[in-house]
Amino acid sequence: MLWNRQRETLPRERLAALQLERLHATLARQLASVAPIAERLRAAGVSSPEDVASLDDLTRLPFTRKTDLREHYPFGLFAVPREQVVRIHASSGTRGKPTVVGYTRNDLEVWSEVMARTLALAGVEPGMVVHNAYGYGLFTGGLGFHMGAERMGCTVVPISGGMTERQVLMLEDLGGQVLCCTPSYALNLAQTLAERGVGRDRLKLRVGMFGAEPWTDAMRDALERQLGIQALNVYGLSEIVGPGVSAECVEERRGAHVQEDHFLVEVIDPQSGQPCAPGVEGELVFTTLTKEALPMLRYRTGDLSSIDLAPCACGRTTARMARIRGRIDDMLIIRGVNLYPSEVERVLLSVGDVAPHYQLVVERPGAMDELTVLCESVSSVDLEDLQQRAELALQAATGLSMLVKVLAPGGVPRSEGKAVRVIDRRGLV
Ligand code: DLL
Repeated sequence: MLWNRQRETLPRERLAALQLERLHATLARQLASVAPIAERLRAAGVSSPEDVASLDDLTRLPFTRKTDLREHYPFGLFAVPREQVVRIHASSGTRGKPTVVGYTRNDLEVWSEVMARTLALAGVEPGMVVHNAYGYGLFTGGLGFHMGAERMGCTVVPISGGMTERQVLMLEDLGGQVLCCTPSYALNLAQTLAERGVGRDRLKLRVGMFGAEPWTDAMRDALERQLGIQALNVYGLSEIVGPGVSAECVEERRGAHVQEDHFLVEVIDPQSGQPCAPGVEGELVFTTLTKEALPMLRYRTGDLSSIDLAPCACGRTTARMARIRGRIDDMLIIRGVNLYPSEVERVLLSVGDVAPHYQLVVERPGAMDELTVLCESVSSVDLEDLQQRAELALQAATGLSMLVKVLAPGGVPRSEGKAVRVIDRRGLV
């Protein structure tokens, strides 16, 4: 089902015309009401929206970065008086202050619309029971899925994250058909279901809508097997709207369709800032086209992906993003070799017998970095042999030697939201 057939199947030229019109409105808003951005736009030779004659001129416009939001914390980049902001959210902010974002009533309308589209992309239909285990609160996951599911006419179970025992009970008793949570929490839940002897026959689960952290196709296979569902990827970030920026369709499950009538997507070379061709990996950059409270111009996400413009079996004409390999700042440099945690996940799960719970610990006991991969085995296998196989596979795939420690079940810390994949102790003495 397409939630908004007219918008989601626009021929690309008509989409571009709509995007340009809306980009002008965003520029007008920023020039009139967001002093720090207006100043930058004028410095770049844009003093009126019409100075941007086509979407090709986009590359002349200045970028916005997380540091801008920090510098103008909390409301300095808002384009409307604070009284018109009906909702605040914030990103977790593991480093320093959180990033605060705001929504007008109309922004919430748009967000609900793109989230209803997101659910439809996953094959969810009105009347289905949505077990929403994304965290409610400042995090955008819980309320984002909540609004979309209500908009669609689903029965929402707003259980939020955590209290896994209770989730198991409610999932069975209320007959949740759609599970919404991070992929790492879904695994945690799957394991608890298995431990409590709640088999697939006692559940009504059909679809998993997972996102908010990087995950691989190997993880998708594990989740589908354990939960007996179809697992789909949902992407988004607070600065742009929250979840709902893009999502996979059930038909192809190859790349996440960007809601391009609301969010303009670019991929750039993170070093030079120059655009990357379709298919080439670089940093995702988004410009909001309809946001009122916090419009964003060329926001640098730090997320690595690429864009595919090929037609899709689902009939949507929108661009698709490849799975996020990781955030640029999550890349580890170990003895000079670049490594993303998602690469370790992919290799570990390909070894077999490894449960998809893992964590990377980086230390520098002497002059050299040491990387230890903590994981668990799925069954009673020869642990020494498993460790050796995993070490060999990781070295072959990454060129790095690392130590693999297979812990007892439950040894790797469990996630209730976004998983902590890396413990970097190198800075600590
Ligand atoms: O994580 C919004 C969200 C909620 C998306 C629920 C999907 C589902 P933030 O807390 O601001 O917002 O974190 C945004 O999380 O820049 C990515 O680095 C990462 N991320 C989000 N979705 C995915 C995904 C929400 N599907 C940051 N795959 C983003 C990989 C993701 N990384």
